[in-house]
Amino acid sequence: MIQLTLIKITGYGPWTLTLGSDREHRLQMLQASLYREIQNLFSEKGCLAFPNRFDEIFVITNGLSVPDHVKIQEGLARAFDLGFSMTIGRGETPFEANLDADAARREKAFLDEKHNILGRQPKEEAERVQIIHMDVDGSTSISGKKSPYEVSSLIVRLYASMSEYFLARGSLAFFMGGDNFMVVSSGVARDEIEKFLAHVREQYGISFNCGIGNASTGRAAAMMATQSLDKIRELRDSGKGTERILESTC
Ligand SMILES: Nc1nc2c(ncn2[C@@H]2O[C@H](COP(=O)(O)OP(=O)(O)OP(=O)(O)O)[C@@H](O)[C@H]2O)c(=O)[nH]1
Ligand SMILES: [Mg+2]
Repeated sequence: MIQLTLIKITGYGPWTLTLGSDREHRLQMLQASLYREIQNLFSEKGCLAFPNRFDEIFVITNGLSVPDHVKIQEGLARAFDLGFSMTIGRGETPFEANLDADAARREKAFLDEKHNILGRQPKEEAERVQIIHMDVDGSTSISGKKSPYEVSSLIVRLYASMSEYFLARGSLAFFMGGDNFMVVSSGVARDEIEKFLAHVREQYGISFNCGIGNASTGRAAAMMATQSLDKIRELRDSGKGTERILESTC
């Protein structure tokens, strides 16, 4: 089972209007500092946050209890004038956990109404989380041939393709910056990943390297995934291997 917490700014739309029209720079600064603080508070607890749409952030919160969420909510209340809802969802796949959180939010299923925490009762026992860290092979040489905005346009197309492919398999893909993506997965089969890599190679002429990490928390799963990715590069650079996909577990 995977546990996701969806964090949403409450009353954000109406509040943005109170700032007048000269607001975009302020909203961008707010969103950036909110993401920073959420990543800071949750990663201290072994969780990992994903910058979804900036006003709504997904966090892998396996092992995190309601009192842990309350402490983080209090930290956010100290740092920001705005309020936030936190909704905990659980599921066999990340997509199901997202559906579960969405349903709980619509039903107003409060776990702690005072702190605006909704959703399903978290489980504290160890459960497996899987993250796939995907990175473009040799993106520096692609950047050398294309202008900065053309590189961005290619990355957006790769992201769209990845999101659609993995969503159909119950997994959620996120763009992490540069040429990096992470897929919060639930045991997507290796040959399914290979099929995606072949599709991207054919459609865009791009090769991905793909590190898979398994652990009991989001942060540790990401660490293992990145470790696998670094190992692929190491093998490539020493001429000892041409693997595109490697998996590690802790
Ligand atoms: N989010 C994230 N960004 C990274 C990470 N490692 C590198 N980057 C960024 O990704 C960009 C591309 O770096 P690389 O992927 O190392 O460059 P490359 O030419 O594709 O080299 P290879 O991936 O080794 O083939 C750089 O702008 C880095 O700042 C990472 O672990 N996470
Ligand atoms: Mg790369």
